[in-house]
Amino acid sequence: MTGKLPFEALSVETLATRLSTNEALCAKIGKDASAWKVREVGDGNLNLVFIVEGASGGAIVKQALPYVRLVGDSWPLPLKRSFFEYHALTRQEARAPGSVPAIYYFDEVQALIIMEYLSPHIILRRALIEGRQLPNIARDIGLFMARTLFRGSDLSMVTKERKADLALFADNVELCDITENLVFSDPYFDAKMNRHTSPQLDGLVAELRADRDLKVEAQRLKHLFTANAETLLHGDLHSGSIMVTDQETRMIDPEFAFYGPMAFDVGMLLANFWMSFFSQRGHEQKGMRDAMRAYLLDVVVETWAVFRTEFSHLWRTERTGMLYQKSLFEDQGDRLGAEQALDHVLHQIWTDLLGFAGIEVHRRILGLAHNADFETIADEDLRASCEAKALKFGRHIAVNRRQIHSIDEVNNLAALIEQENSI
Ligand code: SR1
Ligand code: MG
Repeated sequence: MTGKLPFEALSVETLATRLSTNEALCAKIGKDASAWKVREVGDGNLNLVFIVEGASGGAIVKQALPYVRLVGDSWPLPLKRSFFEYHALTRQEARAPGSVPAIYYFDEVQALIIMEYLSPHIILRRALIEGRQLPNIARDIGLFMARTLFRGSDLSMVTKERKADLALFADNVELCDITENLVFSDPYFDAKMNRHTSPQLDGLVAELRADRDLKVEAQRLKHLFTANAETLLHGDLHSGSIMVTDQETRMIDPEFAFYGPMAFDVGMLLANFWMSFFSQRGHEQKGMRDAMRAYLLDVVVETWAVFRTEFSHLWRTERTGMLYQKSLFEDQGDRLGAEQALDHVLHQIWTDLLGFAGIEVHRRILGLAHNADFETIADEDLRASCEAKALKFGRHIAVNRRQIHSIDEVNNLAALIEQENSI
């Protein structure tokens, strides 16, 4: 396949023939394409994902489709998201080495990325639904977020390079548009593609949509998302975008990458741990998930602690960008001034992440794109009860985010809501 042929979607039947002369793929898995085994494993909302295995190994072939896979060709979506994914992966690898799959090949016209086949990794969301406690995820994800968010910002980058990169990713318009509508607006009115567990949640949904403070907060967060081009975000950092083994953690799928507020990735990620927490009751047998719930709250605490520690370390050792220059602080003997500014920046991330987390919870229960944590709870009354608690939690942290001062406070709230009998 060359970049000159017009785009054509791959299939299990055509992949081996079409990629048989691809040198990068042949070098990785073996030249004899007739021996390749191809499986389509994409379970996301947008793309095709193939595992291709040959005589000497395996690789992932990921291809964008010209529409939203979840909805069909009535919702066109540009192929260029593959370009943004490729460029985000190269930056993430440079800024947080070893945290993303290795890239073997990229074809812009075919919207195709050939990359490392992570095995025996599974999707983090699946592991959490199964009740598996992964020992390293908090450390690995906390480091990934601190390193990519700090090193992609004006705290670290050469201004001219950052502005050029910002211009490049500013063209990821359609994927931002998905987030702007699906995350920040649709959950709060009767949008066409919304769905929720009905009739069980009808009353609560009506209540949330009539909640003026919540709607205003969601729009303030949307404003922040669109206007605060602070750093290169992953843009869709949920537990379905992370692959794990007991030892290893890799972030995948940054096709929503763009320059936005640091707190967005952190908030979205923590929201997925809290949703996992509220969904555990739907997956437990005879109270067997108490330890899992405690583990999830510990993961939240540790992720935030690792993020803060690494971010602070980078602040003290790599603050070479145009913001909060050392020439104004350390070079003047004012180390405390630099620490005061760091506190301010971390506090802003904290306040905003709570807002982003709250609305991420809402959109996964009220909007188009639900998550398997709740969706795989077959008993609808039980599912609705888990979802109702999560909705209540999400509302509280979004609306009261400026009055919440510690991660323990948030976890205590989650634990209290989980214990309530009335929902
Ligand atoms: C139509 S796309 C819906 C969702 O899937 C992606 O994974 C993003 O989370 C997006 O919001
Ligand atoms: Mg994705």
